[in-house]
Amino acid sequence: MAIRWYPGHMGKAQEKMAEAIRKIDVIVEVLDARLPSSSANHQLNEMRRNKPCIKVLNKHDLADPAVTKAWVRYFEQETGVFALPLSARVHADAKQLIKLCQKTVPHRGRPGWPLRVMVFGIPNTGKSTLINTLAGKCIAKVGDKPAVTTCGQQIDLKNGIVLSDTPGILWPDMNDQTVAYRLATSGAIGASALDYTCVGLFAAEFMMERYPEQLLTRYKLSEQPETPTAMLEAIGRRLGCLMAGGEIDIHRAAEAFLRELRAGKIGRISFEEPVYAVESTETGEEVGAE
Ligand SMILES: Nc1nc2c(ncn2[C@@H]2O[C@H](COP(=O)(O)OP(=O)(O)OP(=O)(O)O)[C@@H](O)[C@H]2O)c(=O)[nH]1
Ligand SMILES: [Mg+2]
Repeated sequence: MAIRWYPGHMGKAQEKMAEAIRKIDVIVEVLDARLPSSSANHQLNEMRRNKPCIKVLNKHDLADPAVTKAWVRYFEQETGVFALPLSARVHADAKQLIKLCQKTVPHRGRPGWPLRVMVFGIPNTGKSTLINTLAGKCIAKVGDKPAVTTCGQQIDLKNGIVLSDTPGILWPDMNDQTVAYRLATSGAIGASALDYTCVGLFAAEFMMERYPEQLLTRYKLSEQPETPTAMLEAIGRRLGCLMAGGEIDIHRAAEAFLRELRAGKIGRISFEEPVYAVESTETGEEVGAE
C-alpha cells in the first residue's frame, strides 16, 4: 500500500514558516537520528535563505552510535551546517545546543537583540520535547504520535534566546516509498495513513537483513525464520497476539513489533547510512565512494 500523508495544517504552516524565517537567526533542524536523510524535509533548502542551520540528530539514544558518528561527519562537510547528536529530554544535551547556537550567531543574544531560533522538522522528531527541556518546564504539548503541534508558538528563554516551536511538516508528493516506509516505521506518519501489516513486514525485512541478532535475542528465537511474514508470525506468537482458535493475529503482531522497535526495546537501530557522491578522477579511478 502506498503511503501519503499531508494533513491540511502542514501546507499552511509551511507558508507561515517560510515568511517567519526572514526574522530568524539560526534554524535548528530536528532530525530523527535513526533516519537522518529520510527525516530531512528538503523544502527547508528553499526556505532557509542561507541562514545557519544546526542539524540536531535527536533520539540519539535509539540510534546505532557508530552510524550516528558517520552522519555527523557527513553533514559537517556542508558550509554553514553543524550537526549535533542528542537526546531531547537530557538537560546537558540541550545546553550543548544553546552553546552551539550562541557560537553560530555571536552578535545576537543581548538585550534588545535576542538570538532568534526556529526549531524545525518533520512530525514526531522531538521538537516540542527539546523546547520543554530548553525552557526547563512544560510549555509545549508533547505526544507519542505525529502532528501533536499544529500551531507554532514563541518561547522567550529569558537568557537572550527566543525559540519558535513549529508544527512538524512533511511534503505533499511522497514519491519515494522507501523513505515513506522508513518514516512510517519510525512513527512520523499518522496511523490513519498506513497499514500496520505492510509497515511491519517492511521493518521485519530490514531488521532481518541488518540487525538479525537483536531480533533473535529479543524474541528468544533459536534461528531466523525464512521470510518477513514468518518472522512477524514468530514475534506474534512470542507476544501473545493470537485470534480465537489460536491463529496468529498478524496485524496485532505488526503493531506490537513496531511499538517495540520505536521504543528501542530491540536495541539501538539506524535505518540508513550516509552515501557519499562518487567522483571520478581523470584516470577514471573512483574516489569518495562509501
Ligand atoms: N527515546 C527518545 N524519545 C524522544 C526523544 N525526544 C522526544 N522523544 C519522544 O518522541 C515523541 C514525540 O515528541 P514531540 O516532542 O511531541 O515531537 P514533535 O517533533 O514536537 O512532534 P510534532 O509536534 O507532532 O511535530 C514523544 O513521545 C517524546 O517523548 C529522545 O531524545 N529520545
Ligand atoms: Mg510538537
